[in-house]
Amino acid sequence: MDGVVWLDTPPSATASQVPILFLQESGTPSSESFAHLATPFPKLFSFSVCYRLRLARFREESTLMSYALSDDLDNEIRMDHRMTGYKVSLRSKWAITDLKTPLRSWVHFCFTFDLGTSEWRIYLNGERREEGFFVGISGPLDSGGAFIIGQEQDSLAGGFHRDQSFSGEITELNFWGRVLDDRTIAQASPGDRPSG
Ligand SMILES: [Ca+2]
Repeated sequence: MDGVVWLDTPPSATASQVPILFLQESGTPSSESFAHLATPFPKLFSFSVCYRLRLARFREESTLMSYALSDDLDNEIRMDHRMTGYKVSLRSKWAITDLKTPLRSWVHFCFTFDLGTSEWRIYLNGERREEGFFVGISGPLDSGGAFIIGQEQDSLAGGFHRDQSFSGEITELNFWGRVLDDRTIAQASPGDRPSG
């Protein structure tokens, strides 16, 4: 897939349209609906990730994306839009929030992680809504793993389960190799809905 972009600068609100990935458009839960990033995933120190999504239905765990390095280790990154709230894990440490993801409307999410301080922050539609610290994460996330949109990985690029799948649309998914500040994220959060 080509929907993941690495950027040096934030996209403008009027950035040209990018494709929208719609998983489980039929409404049927599936372990076979996903996208696998074909290009190499780089080593991550501090980072930010932003995307827009329109959630169609909640699954039990609603994993939007996962990044794994091997069959044995837990997922390095996992981001769940659960009914009970937005939850993100890095190396099995969880940022657990009760921040609700609206159903069937476009919203913009950002997650930032500062490797130096271990602080994480979560933004919804450009506003900082949640923050906290991971305890016990040291060192960067290694490169070369499997980055999957739409499923959680029990094995490298596999071991999917429909209860841990994503049902909905995602677009404008970008990673940055640094922590974006409040103002930058507010500016990067587009006000208009994508078409489609
Ligand atoms: Ca699993």
